[in-house]
Amino acid sequence: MNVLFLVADDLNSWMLEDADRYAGKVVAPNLRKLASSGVNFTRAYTAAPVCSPSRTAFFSGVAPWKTGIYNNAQIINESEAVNQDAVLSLAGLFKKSGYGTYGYGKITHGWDQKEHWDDKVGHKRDPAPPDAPLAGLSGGEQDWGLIHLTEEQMNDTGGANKAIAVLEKKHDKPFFLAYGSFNPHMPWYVPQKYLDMYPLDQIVLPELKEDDLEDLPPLAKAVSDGIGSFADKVIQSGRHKEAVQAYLATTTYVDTQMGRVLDALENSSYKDNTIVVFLTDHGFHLGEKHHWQKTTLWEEGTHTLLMFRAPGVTQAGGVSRRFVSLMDIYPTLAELCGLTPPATVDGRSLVPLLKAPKTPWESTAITGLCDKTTTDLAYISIRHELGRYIRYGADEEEFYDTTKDPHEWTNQIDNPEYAATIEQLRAIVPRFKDAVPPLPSSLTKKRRESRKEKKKR
Ligand SMILES: [Ca+2]
Repeated sequence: MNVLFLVADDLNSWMLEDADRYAGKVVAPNLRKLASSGVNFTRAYTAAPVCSPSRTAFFSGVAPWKTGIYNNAQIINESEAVNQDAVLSLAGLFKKSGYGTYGYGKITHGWDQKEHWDDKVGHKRDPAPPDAPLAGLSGGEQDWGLIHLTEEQMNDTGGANKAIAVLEKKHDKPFFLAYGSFNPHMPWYVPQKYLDMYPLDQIVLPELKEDDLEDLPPLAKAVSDGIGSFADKVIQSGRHKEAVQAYLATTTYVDTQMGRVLDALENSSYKDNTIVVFLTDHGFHLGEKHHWQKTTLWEEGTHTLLMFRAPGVTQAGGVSRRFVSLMDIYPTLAELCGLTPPATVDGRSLVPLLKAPKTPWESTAITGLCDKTTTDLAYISIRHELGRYIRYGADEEEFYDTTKDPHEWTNQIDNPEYAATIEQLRAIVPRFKDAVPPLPSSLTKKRRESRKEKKKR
């Protein structure tokens, strides 16, 4: 079996109809086709709601609360909490097992694993249009509008071309091929064709609750960008629909590139012996809870897409509503290909759900986050069929009854009606005395500097 590993950056779960989160239209025919050709996991969650730690977790299989890697400044190679000799990237596992390994675009972020790939070309951002900022609200990354490049000139198109070239080659050994799009990460600079698919007067905005932050404990409030932040500026400027339009247009551009790679597989001789997995690294806020982008432990920040197609294992039309983690991908691919994952891997193989998506499953997905300045305790979210429980540091908490409140608008932490459920979820939080605290970012920086010094010497 070969593996085609596809990942999108900052793509939220709006396209999942059964998630009850977004009522508008998302044009993604290629991803929908992939989802319906195998098993669509509609309750999949990231281990960390930000690029680098999420990718480190799903590509190492090791949980943030074991490595101490919770933000983009922390790198697994520098974690003393894990046995560095035992950490093996997913690509490394396949390479060690005799596979050819190829990676194009954004797969991991900051984690050096050169020896694990036969060929790897990282992602590059497209240059900003000469007249940027286009949206005129803040500039820099928080911008959107018409791109000055043709679709063929865009970097995610180039990454897809490289992946397609691997699928068009004849291989004398099995391959692990990864393609990761940078989009729909901000800024959203996109060809007109995609903007035209979403007429402004038909854009549906996400549902917002103005006073949503009022029932939050202080640390939770600090996780949100907050009242008056960029999210509020977008809304107050009357450009919310334009922003949503640009996000959706960029999403459809990504769907198109993923579709080109999937079509190349379909037209190749590897069609019937290649496992396909598609995922997004975490979710994305577009104004909900006065927040823009990611780095939160609510549904917007943690919910992801996850789709598997495994010839001979999955059947078309499978939908699994079991709560699963992106860390489960590592042991799942290992089992499907008959490989033994390292003992450090925390995820759990989803093969039983790939065979029978409605199989009873102990349904819990855990996500970890730390504040940029936090060096003692991480924030942990537990997503369970009973609801969402979050613990910030030692004693601030939230609980949402997601069965009745899919937007997580009403914090029920003090509601005695839920006391027993909350107690049950508290017991699932990785015990703080066992959990590894966030690796201090400043220490990371210092180490990097001393390494540079050493190299110079
Ligand atoms: Ca609220």
